[in-house]
Amino acid sequence: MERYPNLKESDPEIYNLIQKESEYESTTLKMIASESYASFSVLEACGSMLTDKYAEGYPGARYYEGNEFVDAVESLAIERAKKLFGAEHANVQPYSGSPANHAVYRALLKTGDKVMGMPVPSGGHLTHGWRVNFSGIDYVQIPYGPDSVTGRFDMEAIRKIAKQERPKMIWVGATAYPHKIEYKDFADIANETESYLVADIAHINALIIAGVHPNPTPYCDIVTSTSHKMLRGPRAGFILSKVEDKYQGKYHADSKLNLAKRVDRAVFPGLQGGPHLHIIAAMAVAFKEAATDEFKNYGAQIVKNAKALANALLDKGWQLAGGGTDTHLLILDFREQDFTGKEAATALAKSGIIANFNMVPGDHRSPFITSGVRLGTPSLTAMGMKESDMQLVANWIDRVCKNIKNIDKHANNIKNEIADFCKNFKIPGIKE
Ligand code: DSN
Repeated sequence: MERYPNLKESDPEIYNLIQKESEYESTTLKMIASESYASFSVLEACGSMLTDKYAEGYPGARYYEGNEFVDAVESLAIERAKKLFGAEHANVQPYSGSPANHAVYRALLKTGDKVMGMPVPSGGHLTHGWRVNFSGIDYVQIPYGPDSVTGRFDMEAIRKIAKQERPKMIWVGATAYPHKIEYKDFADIANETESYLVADIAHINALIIAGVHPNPTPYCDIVTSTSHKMLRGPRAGFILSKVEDKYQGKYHADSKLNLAKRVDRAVFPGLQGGPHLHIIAAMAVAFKEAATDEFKNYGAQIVKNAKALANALLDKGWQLAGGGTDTHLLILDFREQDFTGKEAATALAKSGIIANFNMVPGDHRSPFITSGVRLGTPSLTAMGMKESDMQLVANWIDRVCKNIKNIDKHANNIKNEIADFCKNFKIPGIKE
């Protein structure tokens, strides 16, 4: 079935580029840990006429008329988000993860406050206080990260930093941490230091829904997430929060308002204008899909696949940061090799395996070169791959890494084998 008949006729250049990207993604192994595949239903809602509607404000309190149906859309998205994660309050308007995190700063803090978070090279996100981002420019990052030897959080070391620095807010969340996060341990520290605790679950939300990763909602003041990545919704963000502020606005100029109201005001009118209702509709669709057993099985399978892949690579003698994984990602550790993470990521891409180079704990190479490659299993799992398939994926990764110095001789064969292998799978949103 032709998916974009109008576009094909009206703008063949863009149509052809979308077709080429679809073909590329259908014939390669998409192992970027922050990607997966949205369903056709999610894509249809994204492409709906709701894109035209303006409705600044929130359901029942808008600055435009004619909101009967879009109020219902946004209310459904809010209720579904709250139910999925057991949250008291949800805001589904952030345009993406970074704007969601920006709103958290505005809802909780004053400019110049101390924020504890992981620097990007330690596995954090730009918005957790990294120096080139607004969060590191307008606020003061107090850095923490996994132990450079074990690759795991050392909670006593983190407690010591928090007690010494007394940050107003602690971020807990990562883009490159392969282990489970125990939010209760972070909540204990935040309570001891009178800090807000905010979890960023963009990378692991489906694992939480599937029950294979702890849920931060009971322990955190605020939880932020994207709705794309492994959640397989549209490209957007959302914020879950408690209704009341446990510090009653002690740190915030607008202390008369409760936490939920401050979050809402921070998003609109604080940072954004009109909500993207087509995206909010798609988010509601994704939340409905995420509540099904099929999705929960996908979430659990992501971890089974990551573990199977990790074990297969360890068996072949490769090192992994932190020794393995209990989430969706693993980080190949090439510190002892005579090639870099960047060289490996380039060689893998030439051979049909798409990933990204990444720092590893204790890395001696620069962030532009690194000693690691981050690999994720959400997309492969969404295609229907299981543990036995991970053995084949490990074989291809092993062949690339062993032949990295003359990869041009091997890349095409591996790429063709992978393209053939991909024919065995459906690809949500691309191929039925
Ligand atoms: N850029 C994302 C990642 O790849 O982890 C995080 O937002």
